[in-house]
Amino acid sequence: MSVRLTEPSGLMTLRSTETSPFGRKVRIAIDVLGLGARIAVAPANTLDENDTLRQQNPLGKMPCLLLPGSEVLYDSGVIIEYLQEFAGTDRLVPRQGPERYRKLTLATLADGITDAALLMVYEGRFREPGAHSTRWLTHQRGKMLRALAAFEPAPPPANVTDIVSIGLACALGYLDWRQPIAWRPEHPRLEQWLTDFSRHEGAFGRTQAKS
Ligand SMILES: N[C@@H](CCC(=O)N[C@@H](CS)C(=O)NCC(=O)O)C(=O)O
Repeated sequence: MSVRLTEPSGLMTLRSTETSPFGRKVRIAIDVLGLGARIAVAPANTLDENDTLRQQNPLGKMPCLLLPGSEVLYDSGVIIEYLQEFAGTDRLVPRQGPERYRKLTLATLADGITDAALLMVYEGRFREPGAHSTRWLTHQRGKMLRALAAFEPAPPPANVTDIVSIGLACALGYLDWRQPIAWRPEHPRLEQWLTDFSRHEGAFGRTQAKS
């Protein structure tokens, strides 16, 4: 696959709903990088087998970025790296060195909270009532709680918008919305961090789903 990093004119399309937490990561990056005029957002329905999403990303997951022509990028981390390169900056993900790998690891930890929360939500959505696996839900809850416990003593700087803070804010925003666990009482530093980060980074509020 050859990816053009400097497409002079064509519009890109982001396949994502407003409520997707991983899609929100990308929408925050688009806002922060000032790329709103270059990217149209088209919702996707991951449950609809006729939605073109499944041809664009065989995994049937959003977000998915359609470049002018026929090239497609996923997942959220790859799209964010592409967009920052397109914007000619490295403010969201360091390009190299130890800091790059530290931040990518923390970003993976934050994304893991979202992944586990989504799997808990899907357990409710895909299984008949009464067939929910308590063991599976406990397994996912454990991942979330351990990741939150890892962030709690030293959250990332609230005045820095990067791949870590974007992912963590989207994870916490998703927990607030879907409530798979009540994270706030046990994580006062993270609660304060989210307040401070949303004050610092207006894109977080601007990308909140309206519903
Ligand atoms: N690692 C992927 C995760 C994407 C993901 O799980 N997206 C969810 C919506 S937020 C999805 O499309 N789920 C549908 C499915 O798994 O079938 C990313 O960072 O983009």
